[in-house]
Amino acid sequence: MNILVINGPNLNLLGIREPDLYGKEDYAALVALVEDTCAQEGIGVEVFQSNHEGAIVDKIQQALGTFDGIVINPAAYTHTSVAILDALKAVQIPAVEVHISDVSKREDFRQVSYARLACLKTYMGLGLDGYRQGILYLKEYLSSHR
Ligand code: CA2
Repeated sequence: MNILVINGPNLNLLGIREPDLYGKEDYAALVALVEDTCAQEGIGVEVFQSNHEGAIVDKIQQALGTFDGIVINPAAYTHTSVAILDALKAVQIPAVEVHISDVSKREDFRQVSYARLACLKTYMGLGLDGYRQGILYLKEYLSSHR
């Protein structure tokens, strides 16, 4: 089983600012948590981050035939990107949405998620642990839908 973890714009800045919203751990800690979780679970993983919408769309398209599942935190593109939604729908790879903060308790403009329309489940407000939970959920889902 291989999964792709995609992180959108500015998540590479984790730990540098806004610790009240996004925690004190940096992007390297996020990557380590994902890689450790996948190693323990016997899952192959690639972690990808981009600040560019088109690069994220390209990565989702390229996942076809290589990855069995996607964990995605589209960051700000969550609330704006029909292109990312369309790419997730097009490849039909089971996907889980993750947000570090609890977007449901934030500004009105964060209440819309386009990506969610193509995702099996959303984890939010759990900090980096949302990625771990998303990976475990995908593993269960993929194991029972082979
Ligand atoms: O809670 C999340 O994971 C978000 O996807 C994070 C996005 C935000 O636009 C979404 O509404 C919710 C923002 C990521 C920016 O990360 C930063 C990290 C450190 C300093 C500044 C930004």
